[in-house]
Amino acid sequence: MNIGIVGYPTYGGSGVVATELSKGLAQRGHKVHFMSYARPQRLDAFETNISFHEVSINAYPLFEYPPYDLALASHMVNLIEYQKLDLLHVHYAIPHTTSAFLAKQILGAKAAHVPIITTLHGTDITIVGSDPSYLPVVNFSINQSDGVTAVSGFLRDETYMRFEINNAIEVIPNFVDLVRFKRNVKEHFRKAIVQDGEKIITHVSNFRKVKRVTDVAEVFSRVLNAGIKAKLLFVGDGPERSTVEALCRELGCCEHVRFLGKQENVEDILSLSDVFLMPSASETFGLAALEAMSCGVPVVSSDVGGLPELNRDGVTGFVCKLEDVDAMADRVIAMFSDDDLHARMQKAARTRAEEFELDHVVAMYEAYYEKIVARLRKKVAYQP
Ligand code: GMT
Repeated sequence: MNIGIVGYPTYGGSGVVATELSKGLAQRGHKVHFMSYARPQRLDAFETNISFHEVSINAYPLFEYPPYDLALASHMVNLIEYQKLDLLHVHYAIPHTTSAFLAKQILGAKAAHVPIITTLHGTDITIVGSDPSYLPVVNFSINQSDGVTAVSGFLRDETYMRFEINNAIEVIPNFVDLVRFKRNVKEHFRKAIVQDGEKIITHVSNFRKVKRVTDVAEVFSRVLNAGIKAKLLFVGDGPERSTVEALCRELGCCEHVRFLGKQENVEDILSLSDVFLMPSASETFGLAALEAMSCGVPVVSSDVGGLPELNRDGVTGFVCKLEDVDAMADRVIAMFSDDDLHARMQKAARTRAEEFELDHVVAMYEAYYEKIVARLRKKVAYQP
C-alpha cells in the first residue's frame, strides 16, 4: 500500500509511535510518506520505502500564528493526488485530522476512496482536545474519520465520555522494539554514573506539567533519606526543567541528580536503570514506561489513565495513588531492600513488554488498514 502518515516530530509519545510504525510498515514492503514540520528524531535520512515530506509554513508578517493546518492540508492534497495514496493515517487529532478532512474535501471525488484513519494518543483528547477552544472541531473531525483507533481502553472510553462520537473506536496498543530495547548493560556507562552498590532511578519525559517531574525529585529525596545510596537520572527536557532543578537544590539532593537532556539512545540509559518513575497526572498509555519495562526495569507509577493497564501492581512494579510521593518512595525502598523481589519484578517487566512486540502490533494496524480501505472502496464503488 501507499500510506501517508502524519505525526509530530517532537520528543513525545505520538511522534515516536508514528515514526516507529512507519518503519515497521516500510519493512513489510509498504511505501510510506511521512509528513511533519520537521524530521522526527527517530527517522533516519536513509530509510528504505520511507520518504519524508517537510511541511514548511510561509511566515508572512501578517500571521502572528502561521496556519500550519492549512499548509499541511495542501501537502496532503499533493501527496494523495501525485503519490496515489491508498490511505492517510494521522497521529494526534489536532490539527492533523482536520487538515486531512479539508484535503479530502478539496479533492472531492478524486479522493473519495482514500480513508482517513485517526489514532488518538492522549492530550489530543484528555487536555487540549477537551478545551472548549478546540472541542467542536475535534469532535467533528473524529466523526469524519473513516477509522479511529486509540492507544488504550482507557483512552477509548474517555473519548466516548468527553465527545459525541458516532464512530467505532478500535484499541490498538502502543508497541516496542524488543531487540533495541533490551537489557544490555554497558559497564563503562554505569561506572561513569554510580559507584559499586549504588542504585539508579530514571525518569524520561518531555517535562510538561502533566508529567509531575517534581514528584520524581520528592520520591528520590525520600529514598536517599531512608539511607539508600542512589542516583537519579532525568532524561528529556521541557517547561518544568528549571522548576525541578530548583526543587532538587531545596531538597539538598542535587549532587545525586543528573540532567542528561534529550538522548537518542535512551535504551543505553534504561539498561542501567534499577527503577523507572512515572508519577504523571494523566497518561493514556505510558510508552516511556513500556520502553523501560522492555529493558527489564520495574516501574513505579501513578494510577491514572492507562497506566494500570500496562504496569501491573505488585508484579511489574508498583502502582500508587496520584501525588502520593510517600507511597511511591516506600515502594522503591521495598524493592531496593529485597533483591529477590527486585529480580522478580525486573523479569516480569520484560515479560509484560513482550506482549507489546512491534511486529505483532504493526500487523494489527495493517489488518485494520485493509479493513477500512476495503469498506470505503465498497461504499464509494471505487474502480482502480
Ligand atoms: O505526553 C506526551 O508525552 C506526549 C503525548 C502525545 O500525545 O504526543 O503522549 C501521549 O501519547 C503517547 C503515545 O501514544 C502515550 O504513551 C502517552 O501516555 C500519552 N501522554 C499522555 O496521555 C499525557
